[in-house]
Amino acid sequence: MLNQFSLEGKVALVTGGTYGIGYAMAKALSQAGATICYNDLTEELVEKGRKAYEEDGIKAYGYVCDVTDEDAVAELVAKIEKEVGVIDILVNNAGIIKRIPMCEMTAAEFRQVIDVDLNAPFIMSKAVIPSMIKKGHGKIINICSMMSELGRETVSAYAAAKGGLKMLTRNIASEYGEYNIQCNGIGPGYIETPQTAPLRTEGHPFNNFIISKTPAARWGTTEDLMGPVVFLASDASNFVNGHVLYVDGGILAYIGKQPK
Ligand code: NAP
Ligand code: GCO
Repeated sequence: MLNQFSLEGKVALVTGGTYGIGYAMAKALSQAGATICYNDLTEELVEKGRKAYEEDGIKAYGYVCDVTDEDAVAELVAKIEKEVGVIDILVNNAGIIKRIPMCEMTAAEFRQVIDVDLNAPFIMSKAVIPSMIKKGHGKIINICSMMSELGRETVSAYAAAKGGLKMLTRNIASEYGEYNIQCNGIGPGYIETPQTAPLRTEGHPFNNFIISKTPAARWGTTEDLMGPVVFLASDASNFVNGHVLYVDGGILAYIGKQPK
């Protein structure tokens, strides 16, 4: 039974895997046996990631690549296929957020978030699917969000992107399921990473708000995502397709703690 969760012999690419959620998921995939590839925007970040992986005993292959650049992505996938092997597991993790009231957000700012959080997973998936079809299997895991289901002030672009990413996940599952490619999402709740650091400053009202909205009464940690990503990357989930697995401590199920 446990062999179903083994990733021995598999090649995984985690976009934006230098730190945060991407790093933790890559570490989990490595511990399950996968060979790890990751990319980031600059040589300095890729090197920072390499050192971190090395400290964790992981030989990871790092590449500089902007996931919104279709030509650079095609070059990245070709380079990985040549240097490491065909990508069996793609985790579309790279993402940005802009917290700006919608009527104060420029169209350029809106487009930038859509570009990284929605267009890039499309570009990345399109680049890896042909080789997955040839190989007869593949796993694509899109990192969605609470904002795939809920809105809130100041995150219009991010919610639009993550809502679209949920539907892109379902569509890839629909279009390529017959080739034994499974495309699923992971929807983290509120996780302690650099992206949410501004919301977790001492006394920030959002900090207590999230704890009151989470049955687990805590912020998530990147470790909370390690088991779920191994499950969705492994044979254990071969009949799971088009699903978004919410790892949110129960936020989406909960109306929120009654004020005392
Ligand atoms: P993070 O700490 O901001 O890390 C995001 C990573 O993506 C960084 O390494 C970043 O590199 C990279 N990146 C951004 N734009 C890129 C591009 N164009 N090309 C290549 N790499 C790029 O974010 P996180 O909190 O770990 O979140 C990771 C994913 O989980 C995101 O998709 C986010 O939306 C999602 N998520 C996060 C939470 C949460 O509570 N933290 C919850 C739900 C979903 P740079 O350092 O160069 O920017
Ligand atoms: C925000 C947060 C969230 C988290 C995550 C929740 O400003 O509301 O950044 O969007 O990043 O996406 O699942």
